Amino acid sequence: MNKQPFAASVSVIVPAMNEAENLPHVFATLPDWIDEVILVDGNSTDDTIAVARRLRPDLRVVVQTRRGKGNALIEGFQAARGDIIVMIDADGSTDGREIRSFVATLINGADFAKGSRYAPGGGSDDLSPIRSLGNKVLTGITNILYRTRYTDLCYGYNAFWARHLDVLDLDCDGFEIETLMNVRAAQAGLVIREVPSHERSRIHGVSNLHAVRDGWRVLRTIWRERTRGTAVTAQAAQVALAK
Ligand SMILES: Nc1nc2c(ncn2[C@@H]2O[C@H](COP(=O)(O)OP(=O)(O)O)[C@@H](O)[C@H]2O)c(=O)[nH]1
Ligand SMILES: [Mg+2]
Repeated sequence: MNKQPFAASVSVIVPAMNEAENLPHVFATLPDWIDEVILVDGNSTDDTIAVARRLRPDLRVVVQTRRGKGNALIEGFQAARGDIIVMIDADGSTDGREIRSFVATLINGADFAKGSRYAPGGGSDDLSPIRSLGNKVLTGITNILYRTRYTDLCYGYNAFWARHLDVLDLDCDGFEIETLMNVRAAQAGLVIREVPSHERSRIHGVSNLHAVRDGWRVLRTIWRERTRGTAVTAQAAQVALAK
């Protein structure tokens, strides 16, 4: 490992389900100053774990206990030891060389560095027109309900200080994980900055996301979370009264 350019340790979490063919490309883009890489395996039936270990002997492997990308990330976050947590995909669509700008954004004062394919300098080779439209609509609804100014709600490239895991209090299983993080980060008053990111096409295999099914899950999450802040406050008030 080369000397860390930043005064913080960095963990990279990689959820992977049958991504053996893509991992060589993904790991080749990771900077050599990363402190730890955690692969969270979704009970892959190919040799994802073996390939990953061969590529990175220092790899930590977590086998997720439930199903879904959300559950995988949450269990990876819990295992992380770094000050900073970066989440990337294992299909070759997120470029590890961008990690530097995510980490720099956190070091320069942000609590949460959110990747955006729509910010100036960002882009996507992977988004279908239907997914792009759905994402724009869901982003717009979120911005209205939570007074945020997100440009890209459903994107899997993000980084944050591990100390904020408690306030994020993540509890979901599926692709709605990114939405849940974005909404809770905003509600917790975290300093959020978007980082332009260029998403490339998945190299091998096909996406596990189903636009309609997962779009609904995201929409339900956006709607449900509106009342969470009040519920938590009410609960705290009850506890205070009971004392
Ligand atoms: N461990 C685990 N990883 C998953 C699961 N579902 C998706 N992933 C990973 O999450 C990343 C993004 O998933 P992908 O299918 O490419 O969805 P898309 O990028 O939204 O089209 C990839 O690295 C997948 O291997 C899952 O259930 N468990
Ligand atoms: Mg993908």
